[in-house]
Amino acid sequence: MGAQAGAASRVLARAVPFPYAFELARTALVIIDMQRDFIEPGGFGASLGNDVTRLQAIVPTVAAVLEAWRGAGGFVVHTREAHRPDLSDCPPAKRLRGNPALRIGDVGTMGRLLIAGEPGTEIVAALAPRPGELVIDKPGKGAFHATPLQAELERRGIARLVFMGVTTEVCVQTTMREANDRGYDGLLVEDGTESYFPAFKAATLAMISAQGAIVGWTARSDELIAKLAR
Ligand code: C5J
Repeated sequence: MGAQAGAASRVLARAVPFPYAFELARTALVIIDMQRDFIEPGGFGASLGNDVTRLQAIVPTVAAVLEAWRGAGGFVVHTREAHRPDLSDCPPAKRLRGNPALRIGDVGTMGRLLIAGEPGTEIVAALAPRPGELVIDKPGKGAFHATPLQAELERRGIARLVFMGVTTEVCVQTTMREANDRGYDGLLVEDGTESYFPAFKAATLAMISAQGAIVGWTARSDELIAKLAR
């Protein structure tokens, strides 16, 4: 695992904290929660008082990596934070915390917040999933909790995960940590993730790669796209 390069490996030499090698056939691109509820006005993110324009700004970068990954023939996973309409998979602790303008399940301008099948849980149009790509609806922050993600990855022989999406310190970081504990080598695309809080993004990138990649690696999108084009 780690940065050992095999015959079919591509190597991101500028990855932090040291080069990251991956074999495309055994690596999935995992795009976390690029759904309208976090990125557009009127959704869950905005109901918590956040400025969603920060997250909108990464859509072109995420789209460029996605296009390159698809062009190279790589496997793609999209996640959505989405609960059942009866909220049976939403613990009261999650729904009742804080004092938002609207809570999970309440009706906003894009339907019921964070409820599967509502307009707000749709992935933004520029990143819409295509046939053959895996879409995981997740009730938690992490994409492994209470979902079939691990089984789907094992079925395909996936050993490494390249992450993008939102928000950096919540669903992206939680999923990377879940993946790390399950033995996956994960890399986060630095400019393909964003937070409502710039300091939280910076801290998360630093803590992922600290202590010799204790959670995983980070790298810039341009280097990844160049390696996919070869
Ligand atoms: C949050 C997420 N922030 N996708 N969800 O509640 O990070």
